Order: sequence, then C-alpha cells, then structure tokens
Amino acid sequence: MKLLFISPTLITEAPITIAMLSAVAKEEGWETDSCINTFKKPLKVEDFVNRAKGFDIVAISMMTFSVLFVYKIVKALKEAGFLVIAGGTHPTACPDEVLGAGVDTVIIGEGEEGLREVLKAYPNIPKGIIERKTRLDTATLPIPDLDVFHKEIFTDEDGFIRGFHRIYTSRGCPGYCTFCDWQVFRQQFSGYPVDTVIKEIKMRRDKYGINSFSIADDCFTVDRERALEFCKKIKPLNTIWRANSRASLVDLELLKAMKDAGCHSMAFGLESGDPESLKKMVKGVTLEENIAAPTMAYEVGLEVYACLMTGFPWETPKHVENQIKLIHKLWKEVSLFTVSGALTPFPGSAIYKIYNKKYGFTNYWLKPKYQWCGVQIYQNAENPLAVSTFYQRYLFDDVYIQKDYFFTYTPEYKKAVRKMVVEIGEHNVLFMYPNKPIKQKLIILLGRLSMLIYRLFPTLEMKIGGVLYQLFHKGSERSSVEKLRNERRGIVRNFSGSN
Ligand code: B12
Ligand code: SF4
Repeated sequence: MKLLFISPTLITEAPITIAMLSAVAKEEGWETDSCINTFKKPLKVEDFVNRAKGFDIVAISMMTFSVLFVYKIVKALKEAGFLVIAGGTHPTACPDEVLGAGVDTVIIGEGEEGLREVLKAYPNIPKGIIERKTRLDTATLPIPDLDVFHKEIFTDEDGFIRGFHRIYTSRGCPGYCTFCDWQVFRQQFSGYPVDTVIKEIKMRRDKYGINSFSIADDCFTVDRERALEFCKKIKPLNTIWRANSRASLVDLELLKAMKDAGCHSMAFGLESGDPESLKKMVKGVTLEENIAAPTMAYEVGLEVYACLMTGFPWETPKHVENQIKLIHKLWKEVSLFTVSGALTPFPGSAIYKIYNKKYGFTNYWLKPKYQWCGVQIYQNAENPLAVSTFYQRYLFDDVYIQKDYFFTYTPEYKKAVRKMVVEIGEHNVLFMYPNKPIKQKLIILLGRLSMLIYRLFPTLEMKIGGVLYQLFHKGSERSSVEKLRNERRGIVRNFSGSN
C-alpha cells in the first residue's frame, strides 16, 4: 500500500514533520513518498494530482496561509477519486472547514496516532474528524524518515540539504502567548529521550555531513535538567548547534553549559520592551528578564538573536518607543533582531478569537487578499520583489501594519513603527555587513528612500522590483538578503560557528 505526503505551501527546506509521519507509516508497513512545493520548483494543482497517481492515500499537511490553493488541490484530488486525509496547524484550528473542503479525514493535533488508525483501517478508513484527548508519549516515536524526501529539491550548491539541519529534542511549550498558535501541542511540553536525539544527530552528521544543527523546539530550556543532560551528551560529538528559548527560562549556569557543549547562538522571543504589552500578550516574562537573559547569553559568549513583535491592537506610539529603548539597551548584546514580527492573527491563537469580529477579519484566510499571508510577506512569495519593498526586506517588514491588514492603526502609530524599522535596520546591518561601513550606510539610505517611495506611491517600487527580479533571477530564487542572513546565522553546510 502506498501513501503520498503532500506539503503544498511553498518552502525552501524539507519539512521534517513529513519525515516524522512517514516513519510511522513505514512502521505500519506502508510505502511512502512526498510531493513538496518548493520555491526551487513551484508546483501547480495538476502537478499534485499527477504525482498522486498510483497512491492509495494522499496525506496533506496544512498551515493557514495558503488555504485557497490547498482547497483547490483537495478538490482536484477528490474529483480524481483519491482518498485524502489532512492534518497540521490549520486543520487543528479549523477542522470543520477542512472537512467541508472535501477532505475525507481530518486529524487534529499530533498526527501520529490518528495516522496509524487510518492506515490500519484502510480501505475502510474512519471518515470525519479524529481527535486524541491525550498527548502521545514522544519516547514511542520512531526516528524521522528523511528518505521520504527527494533531496535534490532542497540541496544547495555546496551540498547542504536544507531542513536536515533542523532537529527536535522536544515538542510543545507550556506558555500561553496570545499571538501563538499552540493548539497542536496544547501547552504541554514533552521531551524526546536524549539518547534518541543524540543518535539522530550522529546519523545526520555521518550520513549527510551536517555540522551545524538548529534545535527547532519551541522552547529548548523548559526542562532545565533535560537541557543539561543534552549538553552533557552532545559535547563529545564536537558539533555546533543553536536553540530557542524564553527569557524567563535560562540562567547563567545553563547558558554556560550550553556554550561549553557547542551551542553558538540562542534566539529569544523577547517580543516587547513594554511591560504593559508583555502582560497583555501573556508572554510570562518581565522586561527585566528580557534584558537579563540576552545579557547573560552574550556574556557567556553566545551570539544572540531576538524576536520582537509589533502591531498589537492596544499599542500606541508609547509602546513602540519602549520597543526602541529595548533595542538600544541590547544594542551590543543582540546580533540580529528579527526582520519580521508584525502581528498575524493565526486562527488557533487567542488574539484571533478575541479580535476577529471587532476588526472584521473573521475567516480572513478564505479571502484571496490574504493568501500567502504569513509573517514576512516576501518570504512566502514566488517573486519576493513584486510583493515587498527594499526596506521591508533589508530593515523590517511592517507591511501588515502600514496597510492595516488585520487591525487599524493611527498615523502616529505607523510613524513610530517606521522609526523602529530604521532602528532595527541600523542595528542589523552591523551584523550583516561587518567592517563595511559604507555598505551599511548605503543600505540604510536606500531603505529610507524605499520607505518614502512606498508612502507616496505604494506599488511603484514593487512593480519595478518585480520586473527586475523576473529578468535577472533564475527560476524562483530567493531574495539575496535572505540568503545572506541565513549564511551569517550558520544555515550553510560548513559553518565554523564564529564571525
Ligand atoms: C520549525 C518551524 C518552522 C521552520 C520549518 C517549517 C516546516 N514547514 O518544516 C521554518 C523556519 C522554515 C518555518 C517557517 C514558517 N513558519 Co513555522 N514553525 C516552525 C515550528 C517552530 C515547528 C514546526 C514543526 O515541525 N513542529 C513539529 C511537528 C511535530 O509539529 P507539526 O508540524 O504541527 O506536525 C504535527 C501535527 O500538526 C500533525 N500534522 C501535521 N501535518 C500533518 C499531515 C497529516 C496528513 C497528518 C495526519 C497530521 C499532520 O502531526 C504532526 C506530528 O505530530 C512551528 C511551531 C510548532 N510548535 O509547531 C512553527 C509554525 C508551524 N510556523 C508557523 C508559521 C506562520 C510559519 C511561516 C509562515 C512564518 C513566515 N513566513 O515567516 C513560515 C512558513 C514556511 C512553510 N511554508 O512551511 C506557524 C503556523 C501557524 C498557522 N496557523 O499556520 C507556527 C505554528 C508557529 C506559531 N506558533 O504560530 N517554520
Ligand atoms: S510564543 Fe513561544 S513561548 Fe509563547 S506560547 Fe508560543 S512557543 Fe511558547
């Protein structure tokens, strides 16, 4: 029996979720294959249907931001007579909608057990919604099946297979952040056995030559003892890695142990420099912790990345000023502030539930205007220059705020955000172009110019950029600044871990 996994939303890297599910299907005796939509080789609806020929079940993994396209694929697959199942963040948040689009079975939450149930029952698979009330035991999960991917679509010129550097040591996070879509794991943290993770890291290193890993856990340090055990066991491997955490969940001893074990950088979801905003978004951290954690990480020698968010409906220019103060406070300690972070109300988030009626964005994902709408608008586009301006790519992407995509903002607020955009840009060029002061100044100058053009003629620069991109780029190559940022952060084959 044959199962085809489809990942329909454009991506640059192998989505490891598919490998996790494929391993389970193989345990059940199924043959598996994958059809992933990549920027390198974008697919049309009919490509998915053609690829599905000869398979007994088609399994679709869905996020929110391109559902109209996904529903067209579902319709075409059903018209061609396939059995179609779906899971992922969007089906978990909107199961009835996905079922209504024609899918036979929707699996809510973690997919492994539901998938097993479907495969065991084949050909009489349970139709409708499958939901498990309890979280599964991660210790029982097989090692992801990376053979399910057609590696050439993810392989860079230097042989680096994008996505294979991303490793999971745990699932879930106990946080309640109101902007986060955490429905799949329902605030429950569960770690994989450390020995299993180490085995997987060794396998990926030996088989694929990966020497720099990215721990994709929502929050690596939730279980401090586990994190320390991981450090102890990864150290002898002499590999380098990076991880994400929350400012309230690290301490000096732990950060030192991480650094000593090969961790070269930490990303913190700081989100805000304003105490009121932190409270209202239920971040569970204080401003003091947001300052202390990156400072400690910097002091032990880790490179620090910081994620900031703006665009919360309660915010005023005062909140943005506090954000700018935080940027200045951590100017030296942070290497890179994320260039995205305008609030996107995903359907599984509390923010969506609280505000959708008030601001009229109920079911926005079903409208053409919001397709491909995620966090960074240029990231999700086939032709990034046609949908974003220079400043949104190089400084900060505030398009959802400037264009009142979801919420409505005052002119004063938008002005304050533009000020923040330049501050972030000025900070980040130091990291991106070290020892190149002229280039740094030029980028900021061009950024300011691009901002001005955008305000006066909102589509002009994108039209020119879009045409230039089509003329000079091969296929669907990504924006060069994105490539540079990845290289500087170590998402390449042979990264030394230093700057
Ligand atoms: C690592 C990660 C990335 C990586 C890799 C993404 C990838 N596709 O592999 C990168 C950095 C590239 C990335 C990019 C983006 N991401 Co991201 N990402 C994550 C993160 C942290 C982990 C994803 C993951 O692998 N989880 C582990 C697996 C086990 O969970 P899972 O994917 O949900 O899969 C389980 C179930 O959902 C279910 N399932 C999933 N698919 C299917 C299919 C079937 C058939 C079945 C039965 C079950 C099933 O079973 C799985 C196993 O239990 C999540 C947060 C999170 N905790 O999940 C955000 C998250 C998925 N990302 C999100 C977003 C918005 C994005 C971007 C749009 C951001 C952007 N543009 O700037 C892009 C989109 C890129 C893309 N096309 O995929 C949102 C999605 C929200 C939504 N409602 O759509 C999340 C949930 C973050 C959040 N909390 O808000 N991301
Ligand atoms: S944003 Fe991060 S800390 Fe907050 S709930 Fe989501 S994963 Fe947890």
